[in-house]
Amino acid sequence: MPAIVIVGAQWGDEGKGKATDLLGGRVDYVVKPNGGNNAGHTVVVGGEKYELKLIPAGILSPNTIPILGNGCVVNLEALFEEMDALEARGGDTSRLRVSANAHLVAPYHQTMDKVTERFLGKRAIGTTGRGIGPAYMDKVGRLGIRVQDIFDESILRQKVEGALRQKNELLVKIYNRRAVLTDEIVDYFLAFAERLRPMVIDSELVLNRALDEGKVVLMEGGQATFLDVDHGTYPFVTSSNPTAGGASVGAGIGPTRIQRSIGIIKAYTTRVGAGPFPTELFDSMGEQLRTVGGEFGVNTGRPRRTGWYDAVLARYAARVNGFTDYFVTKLDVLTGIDKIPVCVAYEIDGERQDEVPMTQSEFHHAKPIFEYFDGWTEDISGAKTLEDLPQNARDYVLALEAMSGCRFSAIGVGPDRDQTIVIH
Ligand code: 2SA
Ligand code: GDP
Ligand code: MG
Repeated sequence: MPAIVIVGAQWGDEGKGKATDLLGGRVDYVVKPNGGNNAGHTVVVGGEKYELKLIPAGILSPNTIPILGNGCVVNLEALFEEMDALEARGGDTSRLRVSANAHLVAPYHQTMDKVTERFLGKRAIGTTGRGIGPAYMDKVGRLGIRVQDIFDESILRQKVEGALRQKNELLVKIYNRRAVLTDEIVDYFLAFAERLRPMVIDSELVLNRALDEGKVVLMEGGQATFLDVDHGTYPFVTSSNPTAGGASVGAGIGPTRIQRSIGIIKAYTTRVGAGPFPTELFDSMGEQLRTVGGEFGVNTGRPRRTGWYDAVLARYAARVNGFTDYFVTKLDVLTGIDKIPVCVAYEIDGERQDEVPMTQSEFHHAKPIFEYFDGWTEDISGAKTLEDLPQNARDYVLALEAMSGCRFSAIGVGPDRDQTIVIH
């Protein structure tokens, strides 16, 4: 099997970390194609919990080489802190590699993120405040600093000067902040250069050579389809392309080499930050999903918004990512709910729509049309096959599959690696 991509199908936190870990034993490389330390991927192995923020979850699979791909934005301070914390727990981070083309997050990106959010006021996105958007803005605006730049002080200085000329105009004149000094930023980056140097590779070349040799490469997408800057609920999105096509760009692996595109989807829905969410719950049931599902941000601790499964989103995500399979997670969280609503279509301005509407303003008006499924009370957290599930849980899963746009190949019934029903 050549390349596999894992993509979040909703608004993130679907369990991509667990999916990566599940496949980890069978892959040689795990590359993160997008995002930075705004991600939070959780892996639970034998009851032990690891919350990865920037480093790919593949770091926990001992036979894989984890790589931060060219499409990532890397905060070096956060990277080394996370590596040290993993090492302190007995982890091995010596295999971790970083693309020479990845962009760096500078302290001024974090400042810009925070002040932009403040200036947006009621229209704020609810970002993680990690400087991700401003770092991608600089990348696209050709003012970014790349990993390779910090190994040549004179190039670094020129680039930092160029970036700061524009940043300081904004910071001083618009945002009433102090100017950032070139020396301050150059010194900040240079302090990491020696430790970073042995980790830097030509990742696109390494990954394609590996594929040529028959090795398996897993692309572990950060964030999710509806946070994609093109396909998500713009402007309430992140600033990268967390969809399958974006993974191809962010790892330098051509689309023809991707054999499986796996969507990770929860048996209900969550979202962090602002933006439309048609099936959102504002009552005690929403609170129950949050509490039982442990729905709090891995990086920021923010409570996640919660709602029912939305098959319209699932079909859209299956389409834009060309999913071959869905891994459904957190079925166990629904145990004990009497009647489980599933959104099958929307009512928008009095009319039924079976697909995500063309315009964002229509999406803001979308009211869910629900079908209701009988729940179950039995503990399903030890189920190993579909047959182990109570009839109502099985019917729920099969009904979701029929309306979600591609086959279901695994069902999560608990956070641990072993708490998974593998179907295909
Ligand atoms: P940003 O910081 O510019 O990427 O924020 C833009 C939007 O993207 C959302 N976003 C996320 N949503 C869910 N989970 C994310 N990762 C962490 C986690 C989040 C945390 O796994 O728990 O710790 O709070 C993530 N990263 C970005 C964000 O909420 C904005 O809506
Ligand atoms: P990611 O960002 O997509 O990797 O997801 P997060 O790690 O941010 O959030 C998913 C949470 O759900 C983590 O705490 C996981 O340990 C947990 N999880 C994953 N799959 C399951 C499952 O099938 N059942 C339960 N109860 N928890 C799960
Ligand atoms: Mg997460």
